[in-house]
Amino acid sequence: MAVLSPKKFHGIIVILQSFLVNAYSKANKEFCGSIFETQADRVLTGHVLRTVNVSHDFECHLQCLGSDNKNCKSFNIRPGNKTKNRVCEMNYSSRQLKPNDFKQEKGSIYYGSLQISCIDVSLRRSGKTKRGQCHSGYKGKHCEKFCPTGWNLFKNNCYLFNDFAMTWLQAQTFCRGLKGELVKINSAEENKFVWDLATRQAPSVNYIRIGLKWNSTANDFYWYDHSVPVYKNWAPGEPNGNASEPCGHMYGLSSPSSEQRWNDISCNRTMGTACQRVL
Ligand SMILES: [Ca+2]
Repeated sequence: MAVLSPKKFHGIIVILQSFLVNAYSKANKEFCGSIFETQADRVLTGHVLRTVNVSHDFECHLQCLGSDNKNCKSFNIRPGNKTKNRVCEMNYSSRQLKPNDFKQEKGSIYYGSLQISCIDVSLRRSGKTKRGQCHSGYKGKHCEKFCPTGWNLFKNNCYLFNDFAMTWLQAQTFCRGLKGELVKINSAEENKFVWDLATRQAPSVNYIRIGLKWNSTANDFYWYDHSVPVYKNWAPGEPNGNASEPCGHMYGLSSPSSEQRWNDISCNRTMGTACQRVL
């Protein structure tokens, strides 16, 4: 099965409209967090915080979500003058805050974060419920811990899915740049959470990058922390490549017979990436 090329990928509008977000919130009140949206041929104008040239869109995402740009709420990617050169405009606002400045622009792409709030979290950034428990999505003695923008809580970790088409190395660089790692999956519940996050954000995604990699010395796959998977969810007949297919991924919605299952594949195959970081 072919992976969408970056060009084709960017050509697809991967957007979850408000009605979908609302529908999901109603369907699952336990979910709090945010998802990243991609809108092709659109930009937010007049709210540029900083402009830099990048060779790949994920570099812009890294800079926007990185610690140096706390005010970055969204970004535009515009085609540059040179081959492989792209112009990254980090915005201090978003299309939700400034809808009148959200314009059509052929060939450019807008990336932003959509907040999904639990019904009873919407009034305060942190705090406790009437029963004295932290709101869903918040942890700590005073409910002061929460996942950064763009990340989603599951138990004691935060997760982020990005649909940029990246190789394994690019994906690892991307996650580490956000103080995380490629996901390490320890249970069927966590596997389902990662799959839900990725497919909700990018329903057309075929492959979802996870942190499995082949170790020829150990003759086995391992996670970023060098641990061997305890929970496994390989598709039937997989892994079948070992050293020739040294990187793992999860199947998305486009492979109904194998969705949520794992496969080994070339590390140079590009796909969306699931990152994880400790809360
Ligand atoms: Ca394989």
